[in-house]
Order: sequence, then structure tokens, then C-alpha cells
Amino acid sequence: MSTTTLAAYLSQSTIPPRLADLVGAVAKGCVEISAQVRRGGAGQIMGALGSENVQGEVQQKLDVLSNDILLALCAEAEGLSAMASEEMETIHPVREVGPQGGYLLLFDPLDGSSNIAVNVSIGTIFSILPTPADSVGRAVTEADFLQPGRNQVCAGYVVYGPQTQLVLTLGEGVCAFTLDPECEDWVLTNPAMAIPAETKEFAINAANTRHWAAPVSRYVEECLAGVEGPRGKDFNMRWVASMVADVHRVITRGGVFMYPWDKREPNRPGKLRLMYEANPMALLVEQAGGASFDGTGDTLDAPVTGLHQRASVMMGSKAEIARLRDYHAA
Ligand code: AHM
Ligand code: MG
Repeated sequence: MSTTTLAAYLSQSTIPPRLADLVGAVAKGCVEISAQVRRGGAGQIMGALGSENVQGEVQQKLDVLSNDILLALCAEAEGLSAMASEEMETIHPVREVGPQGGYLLLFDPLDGSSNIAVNVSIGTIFSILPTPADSVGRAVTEADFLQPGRNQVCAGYVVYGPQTQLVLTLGEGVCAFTLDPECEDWVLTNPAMAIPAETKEFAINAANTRHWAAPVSRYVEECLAGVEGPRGKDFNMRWVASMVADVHRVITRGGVFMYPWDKREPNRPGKLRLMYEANPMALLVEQAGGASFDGTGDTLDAPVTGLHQRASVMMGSKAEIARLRDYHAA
């Protein structure tokens, strides 16, 4: 059986070489993160660091280690102008933007940190934006990053589960690669991921039921009513509490992932971050034939005002997102 590696895939003539180079650097960083994740308690990576990130969350050793790995390896990619991350308050400039333009990389280096200690799937999420046209000849600023998700030229995630998988879009569909730990090559294992239209699964943290907005409560209540309810079928609920793992399941076999706005903090749009969590996942879901919604419109069209801005997140099978839209409009 012939196999296609990530390197071969990225050498296609339709992919700009400097973008391919950057994606290769992110993937290489994730091979290193995967190795650290697998060492677990046998290495020095478990536990909290004693510091907090810009969002006031306790940083785990693995959060910071993963951040450092991506910063170091991606800085080598020639086309990269600057990086931003969940773990850093401000941007990390790399080089002045040359005449060919450049790229901005955003990432959540280790998503689902609460699952590290319990040996449950975690992940890395990344998003690549073009540097704005007027940035040539100067260092980029934070304002250059504040572009809608629709501008992304690439998005992806790596899930560190029983297998380590990279799921990637360069704007023309979604493909998945599986890491062969023997040779450290990413092998193309699904060239065209497609979210099934029909679903019987939803993912939401049900502990927050009492805080939800009415349209979300209505949607979930109707799923729970099962075959006797208005949906006329039984649903399953799943919640890994790692967005990467939950969205990976949705992209693989359909369903809906939700972390919507709720009444706990009415002025906060949601828990998850727009630029390095919601937007890359929304592009992947859309490219796999699904849709995403932030309670007002498409996630990818949401106005961006800050690097660490939060978002209300609903994404998955198209018909389910259309239903959620209708309920929000009612
Ligand atoms: P993190 O980036 O600090 O790990 O937080 C994001 C994670 C998501 O992966 C997941 O969907 C969510 O937080 C789980 O939150 P909760 O524990 O409230 O269910
Ligand atoms: Mg995260």
C-alpha cells in the first residue's frame, strides 16, 4: 500500500512553499509535544507551574512547555512574521514582513489542560492568517492579528489520543494525518473528512444547564426527549472536556459541539477564545461540510477586537446548526 506523508502532501504546487514550510514547522512541533505528552509522569511534565496565564488560568507545566516548543520550532519558518498564543499576553514578533508578505500564527499549544492529570485526550489548535498588505517593511503589531476568521489561510489541530492525529485545512477540504511513532512521519489517513449530515449526538457541559439561554435549553431538551419528542429519535450525549477531542468526534461522525454564552458571566461572550480556538475549529468544520454559529452569525464573520477575545461556540452538522440558528431567531 502506498502512503502519502505530510511532507509529500505539502509539496503540492497549489500550496505556497512558505505556507507549506510553516505548516511543516507546526507539525514538527506537535511531534515533539506528542513525545512529551506520552512521557507523562515518567518525564518532568506533570502538574501545575504555579503561574497564571493572561486569562487568569493556572498554567500547567505542559501548557508552557508546549508553548515554548512551538515558539522555537516555528520561528525557523521563513514566512512567519509573528505568533500569538493562549499562554502569552501579547504577540511574539519574529521578523519584519518582506516584500512577499508573510504569515501570522496563532495557537492554543495545549488545549484541554484539565485532562492532562487524568490521562484523557488533549490537543493543540492552530490558525494561520496572512499579514495585512500594509505590513510589508515593518514589524507586525497586535492590530495586524485582529482579522475575521474568514481570512484564515490554514487551520488545524492535533489530537493527542490513543493515536496522535493532525487534522488540517488549507481552504480546500479537510484531511487527516496519523503520526507513525516509529518513524515520526505523518501519514495521510483520510484525504477528505466530511461531517455526516444526519446526527444523533450532541456535546455540551450539562452541569451548566441552569445557566443556558432559552434557545440552547430548547435544543438540548428536544434532544433529550428522544423518540417521543419533536425530534422523533434518541440522541447520545458526549463531553470529553477537550475541545479538540470533542470537535474531532463531530468532524469524524457528526453531531454538535456547544460551549455557548451563559448567564454565569453575562458580559462574557463565552468561555472559549475566538482567535485560536473557535475560529480554526470553525474553518475546519465548515470545510468538512458543517457550519458554526456564535448566537448572532457565522463564527468566521465575527468582528475581532482582541487577541484573547471570547466567543459563544456552536458548531457541527449543518442541519443542527441551522436549527440552533432558527431557535435563536425565534
Ligand atoms: P483550556 O484551553 O484552558 O484547556 O480550556 C478550554 C477547554 C476546552 O478544550 C473544553 O471544551 C472546555 O475548556 C471544557 O470546559 P469545562 O471544564 O467548563 O467543561
Ligand atoms: Mg484551550
